Amino acid sequence: RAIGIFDSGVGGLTVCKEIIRQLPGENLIYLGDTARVPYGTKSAQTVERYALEAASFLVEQGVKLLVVACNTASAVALPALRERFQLPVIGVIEPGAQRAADSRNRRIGVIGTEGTINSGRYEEAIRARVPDAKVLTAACPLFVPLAEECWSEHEVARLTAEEYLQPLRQAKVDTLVLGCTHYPLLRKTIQQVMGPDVLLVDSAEETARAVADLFAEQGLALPELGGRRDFYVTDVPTRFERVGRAFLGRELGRVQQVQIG
Ligand code: DGN
Repeated sequence: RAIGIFDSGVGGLTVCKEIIRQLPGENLIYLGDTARVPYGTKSAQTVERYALEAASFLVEQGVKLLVVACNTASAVALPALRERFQLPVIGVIEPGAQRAADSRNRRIGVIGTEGTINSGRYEEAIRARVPDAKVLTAACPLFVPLAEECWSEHEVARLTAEEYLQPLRQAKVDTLVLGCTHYPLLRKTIQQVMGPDVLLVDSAEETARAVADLFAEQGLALPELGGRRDFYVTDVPTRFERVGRAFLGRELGRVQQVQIG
C-alpha cells in the first residue's frame, strides 16, 4: 500500500522528493489541491476543511499512512485529521521542531507562511522540547511566488531575504527552521543571508526521516527500489507539471485531475 501525501499545491513535492530519496521503494500517492492554493493566507477553519477533504481522497485510495506536507495544514489541521482517520498521520512541524531542538545557543528562528507563523505551532513544539528556547518567527510570504517563478537565486530573492531575515540575524539565531514547503528551493539564498554558521532545518528532509523512523519502529520491511508514484491535482495539471519539476527534481510523469470535497 502507498504513502499518501497532500499539500496545497506543488510545494509538497519537496517532501515527496525527500521521501523518494530516503525510501525509494515506497509507493506514493500525491495530491496537490491546486484549485484552492494558497492555504497560507486562509483562515484556520477553511484550511482544516480543505485538509479533511484532501485527506479523504487519499484514504479512499487505500493509503497506509498520511503525510501532511503543507506546513500551514500541519499547523492547523492535525488534530482534526487524527480524530477523523484511523491511520498514522505525520505532519511537518514536529519533525522540524525536533531537529531545531539541537540548537546550541537556544535562539531559534522559524520562517513560514502567515498561517503557519500566526498559529504559533512551531514555537509550541520547540518549547515543548527546549523550554527556555528563545523562538523568533517571521512570515515570509513572498518566498512562495519567488520559488514558483524559479527566481530562488535571483537578486530579487536576495533582497527579499535580507528584508525578511534581518531581525533574525540581529537576534543571532544559530538555527533557522524552513517552515514552508517552498523554502528548500531558496536554501542557498537564505544561507548566504544568514551566514554559513546558521543551521538551516529543512522540514521536508526531517519529515521524510520521521516517516522512515516510523516504518523502522513498526518493523515494516522497506522495499529497496521501484516505488510507484501517482500525482493528482484539483485544477488542470499544466502549471503543476511545469513548476513541479523544479520542486521534485525530476519529471513527474502523468498527473491526473480529480474533484474533491
Ligand atoms: N504549502 C504551503 C506551506 O507549506 O505552508 C505553502 C504554499 C501556500 O499554501 N501558500
